[in-house]
Amino acid sequence: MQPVTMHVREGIAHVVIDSPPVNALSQPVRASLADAVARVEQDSQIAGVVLSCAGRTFVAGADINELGAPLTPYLPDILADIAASRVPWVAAIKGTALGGGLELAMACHGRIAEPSAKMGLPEVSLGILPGAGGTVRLPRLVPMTTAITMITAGKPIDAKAALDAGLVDILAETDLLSEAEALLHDLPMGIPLLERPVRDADAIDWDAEQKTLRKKSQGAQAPLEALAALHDAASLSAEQALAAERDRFLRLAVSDQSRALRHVFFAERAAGRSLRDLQAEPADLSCVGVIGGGTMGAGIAVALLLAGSQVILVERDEASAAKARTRVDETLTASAKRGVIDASGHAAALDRLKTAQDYGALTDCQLVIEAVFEDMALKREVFARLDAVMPASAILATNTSYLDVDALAGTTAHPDRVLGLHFFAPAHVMKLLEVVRGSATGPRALATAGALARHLRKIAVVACVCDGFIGNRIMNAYRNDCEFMLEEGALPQQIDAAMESFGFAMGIYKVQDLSGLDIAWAQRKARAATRPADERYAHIADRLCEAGRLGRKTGRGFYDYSDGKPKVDPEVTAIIEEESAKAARTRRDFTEREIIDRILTVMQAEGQAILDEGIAESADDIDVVMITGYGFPRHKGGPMWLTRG
Ligand code: T1G
Ligand code: NAD
Repeated sequence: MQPVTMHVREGIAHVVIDSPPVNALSQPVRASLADAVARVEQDSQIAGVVLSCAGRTFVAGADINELGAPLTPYLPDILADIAASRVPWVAAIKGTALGGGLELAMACHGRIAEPSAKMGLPEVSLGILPGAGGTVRLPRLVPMTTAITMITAGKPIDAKAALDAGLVDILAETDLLSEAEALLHDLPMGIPLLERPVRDADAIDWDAEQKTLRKKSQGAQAPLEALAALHDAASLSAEQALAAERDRFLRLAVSDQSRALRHVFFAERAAGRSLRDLQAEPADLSCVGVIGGGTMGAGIAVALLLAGSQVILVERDEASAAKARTRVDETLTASAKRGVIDASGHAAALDRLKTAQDYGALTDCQLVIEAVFEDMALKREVFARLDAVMPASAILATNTSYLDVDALAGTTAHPDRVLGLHFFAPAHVMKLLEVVRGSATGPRALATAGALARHLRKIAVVACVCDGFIGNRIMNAYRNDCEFMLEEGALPQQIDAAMESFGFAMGIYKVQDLSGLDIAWAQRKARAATRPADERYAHIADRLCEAGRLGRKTGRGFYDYSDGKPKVDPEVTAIIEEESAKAARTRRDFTEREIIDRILTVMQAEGQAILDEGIAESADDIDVVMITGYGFPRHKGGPMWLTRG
């Protein structure tokens, strides 16, 4: 069957794209669509066209597998033919109209959308820009400031915002297709879109926009190219701007950044696939238990509450339970401020939270996540108690950062129901969930982890048991090497600057100060007894911790935060220089390139060891962990991708 079909009813042609899962515009879809366009032109019985899609969504854009290898017929040519059609076309939008899908809708003469629909030009997230007229058509429909935001940030807008901005003509009230037909009849045959002026571009300060965007993009090229294309749209004829947009698109489509970003797109979707393919029935997630309501426990509770679950949060005493509730409430307030929920959503979420000190309150939960202090003896005690009270079908998870999940499972009578669920702070925001599979973890526990990731809209990556799993193990390795660089002559601010100019969201020292230096300190102390005597060890971080410098929470860490912002502290420089002298290192200068090369080399070697030991399921998973959990620049594709690039 052809992916695009057409049937004519009372002079109206219904052109329907049907190419699961998301109606992407692959070459066969384009060929079939071009054919439908030609048939419309030839059939004088047709007075108008409703363009719609089968399945759950309108067109999700070009087929990402084909980017960089353009095949005829080209989308811009098909869109030009639709725009120049002798009859009006109306796009009937449901689900998402993204990228080439929205460009297709904009080439039509009218647009109607279901109220739940979303529309966007997300191309920059793939390292490209709209390549089928999006930068030229969008600012003729919506004000230029809206077009700049939509195209340079790549975030979709909802149907109501699209209506207000002028991107769609009406919202469907009951039946999308019959209302689309009605719109065809009402549509004024106005001036063709490309002959209209761009909207409200005079007020734009292009230099200022570029400056702000350059800072925000952290080395990504596509947003800046997209802005330049919008500037073309405002300053050139439509025809010239379309040609310039196409040039930029073709150049970016073969760039290293776009190749890297496409790799990440597919790697994120492949991550955790082994959890989805399991036959086992996952635990029910309508009521989930959380033990410990500190930084992580409260964040995990918020993530669950926002996803609609009931949460039973167990703390060690009444005062800690009250503190945990306040922490959850404050986090929900912050979520409301960011527009994630409204006031009634906030109240309803808080209503779904119950705090307790007694494990008996947990018996209705099929999943319990432990997030108490990082202390093996305490965690063993918690698991033994859980094992005693929870029904045998319940799944027991630990949020430990480093501890041995197998040893914890060993304290229970049912080790097959125990696994690690390693969330990242803040747990209600960070997308990554490392699923730690113990040697005895059973399929139901794993299937539950997969279901939980979907429920919370997180990306699950499976890891086996080792010190630090995938992410913390790699971070420990490069953090150690960074400390060696400090001993050899570098300073924290130089290493942070090198990482940030490579594109990391934050350098390793600012990150450590933010999350606190104490967890890793405790872990180093725990390992001290078994550390080989000849292993190189830098004492700088230990010295800072001993001096009470535990990071931002104590006002001082690798930096001084007395003014709120990280400030270089001579006391830290002095400690580093002393440690260099003690280790008999001659201090020397490091270039940014040298610093980054060393960090990447260590990340890649540790990543390879993790693969060789079977800790991670694939090199792509390691890239996903470093990008979604540790601030590795997405447009660089991840450390393992760089070894292949
Ligand atoms: N091409 C190819 N495959 C795609 C695809 C696409 N555009 N979009 C999704 N898939 C696959 C995906 O890999 C997965 O496969 C399955 O569909 C379901 O996706 C000319 C050049 C539409 C919001 O960037 O944002 O247009 O893993 O798991 O959560 O200017 O997919 O099952 O085998 O993500 O419901 C611009 C990308 C392209 C949109 C649905 N468009 N897609 O989310 O399902 S460039 C995009 C999405 C372009 C033009 C330019 C989301 C979604 P598998 P999923 P979902
Ligand atoms: P935290 O100190 O902020 O919170 C721990 C909470 O556990 C406290 O509220 C405490 O009252 C409670 N608690 C202690 N003993 C208890 C008991 N017997 N019963 C019930 N509650 C008890 O610690 P955190 O940063 O939230 O870390 C918790 C766990 O998550 C640790 O295992 C840590 O390694 C891991 N983790 C932390 C981070 C992070 O960035 N902080 C990230 C991932 C994982």
